[in-house]
Amino acid sequence: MGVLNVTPDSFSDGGRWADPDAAVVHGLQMVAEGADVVDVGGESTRPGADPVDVEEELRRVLPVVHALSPHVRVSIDTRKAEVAEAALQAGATLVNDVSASLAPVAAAAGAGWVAMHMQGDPRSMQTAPAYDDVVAEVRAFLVERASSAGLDEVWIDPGIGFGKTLGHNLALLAHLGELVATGYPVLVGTSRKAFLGRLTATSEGVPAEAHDRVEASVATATWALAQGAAMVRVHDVAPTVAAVRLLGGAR
Ligand code: HH2
Repeated sequence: MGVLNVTPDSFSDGGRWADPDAAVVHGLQMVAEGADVVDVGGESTRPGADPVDVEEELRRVLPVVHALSPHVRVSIDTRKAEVAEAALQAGATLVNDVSASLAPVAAAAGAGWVAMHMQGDPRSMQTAPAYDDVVAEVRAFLVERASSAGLDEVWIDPGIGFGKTLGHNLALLAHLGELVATGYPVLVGTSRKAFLGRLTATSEGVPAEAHDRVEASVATATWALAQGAAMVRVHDVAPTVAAVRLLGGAR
């Protein structure tokens, strides 16, 4: 799944694809590089992000969904029912739902649905994330949402970085097999996230910038797939596809 943020403020590609024509060109480039799904988003969910209103989000995403959907499966990355509905009408067939609340919208359109786990909301989620047992709690939440959705196609996603410390993210990645064992296909998004910047910080402790997190992103995507994840959400499609092919050959 290639990431296409049509936003001015996403943490790693904000502003790069804000122009719809540039966004479509980049989406088609990711398809040429091997993406099976392009995930179009019009609202940043980075920690501390301000919410976007419905009209603005629709203005950002609809032309891009419409232009890309004849060429590739398009997912709509949104927390808003109105945006998901309009994007499904414009040709998207998967709702990528970081709020895990839009199953009825996907069901009404006969679309697929990704239920992602988040503790809190983007404005405050990194203030003091806390769990007794992060793996068990995330698993229980996702199974409850997925099993009550009444949909044929449901993906579950641990929501790396969404109300999670570095330790929580690493625990979820280490124990991905427990999500895979639920039987629902697992989607994982580590791409360029802040915890990778911390893990690859300089000896002086300066975290790597988002564009310098590509190797760590590919490594964690490869790890996730090796643990049984069925899809990875990435900004850097070409190197990830190369790693996935290598993994396939090694199996
Ligand atoms: N991560 C982001 C956004 N959407 N969806 C799923 N299913 N899983 C994720 O891990 C996930 C997601 C955050 O990354 P990005 O879109 O690059 O940044 P921003 O939210 O700043 O636009």
